[in-house]
Amino acid sequence: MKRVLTIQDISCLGKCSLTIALPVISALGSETVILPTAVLSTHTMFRNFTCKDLSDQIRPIADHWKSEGVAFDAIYTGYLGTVEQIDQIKELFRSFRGENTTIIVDPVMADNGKLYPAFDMDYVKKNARLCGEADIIMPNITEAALMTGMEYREEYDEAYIKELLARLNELGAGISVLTGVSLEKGKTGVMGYERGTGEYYVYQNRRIDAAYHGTGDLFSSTCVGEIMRGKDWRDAMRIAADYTAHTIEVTLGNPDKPWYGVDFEATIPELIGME
Ligand code: PXL
Repeated sequence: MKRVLTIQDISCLGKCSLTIALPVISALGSETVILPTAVLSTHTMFRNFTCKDLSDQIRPIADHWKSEGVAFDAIYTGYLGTVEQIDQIKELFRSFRGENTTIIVDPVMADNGKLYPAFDMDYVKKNARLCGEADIIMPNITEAALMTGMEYREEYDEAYIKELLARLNELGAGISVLTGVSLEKGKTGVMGYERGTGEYYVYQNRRIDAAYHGTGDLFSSTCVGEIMRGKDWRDAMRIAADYTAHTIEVTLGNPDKPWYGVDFEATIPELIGME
């Protein structure tokens, strides 16, 4: 069985980061090891959330695993807490990167042209460097624009996306994937670039007019799980895009839908059979 380490916060209520990554990657058949970077009462869309930073736990936990001879097939990072944590995680990558370890970085820090509360440009710069250590990165357009110094645009064409991908590629990862890319009216999806082959991959599916927290984490976690199931990165992105769109639709159809996250619990059984 493949073993994946995922490093992100645990938002006790809210359906994002670890509370999505753990069930989704496990359901896709990989052992999922977690390293929580912080414990929050809820995600940061709620007001008055509590937050306990766990930076001082990262090294001792990693040291213990090292002494136990633990190895990982993939390391997947999402929402982290602080600039110092990014340095620690870089160290952890170096310590646990084996010949066949896939490192996947989703530099969660911004959306819709804005940084999330608590982050600044210093954090952006560090995240750009962390991306340089990865095999696969999956920023959204806002995160990519911030990390590459390009202008953020709401209206764009394929040339803008290709330029963003070219600059992301310069950060150093072998595969750069931009999420939330809309190249046709009424559609949204991903566009990726693989340095080794020089090939682009575009996938567009229907755009659903609803914004939920945690859908980026659902997408990334599905990609990680599918890659570990042996799927090619392009197939993993396509399945993850379809699964995320379907889950949003199912959530919209639930009369009691919570505003703070999607009903992925209802769609996980379908994910397992998706091709
Ligand atoms: O879904 C990304 C995410 C993860 N973790 C926390 C968040 C967010 C988005 O805002 O607040 C704590």
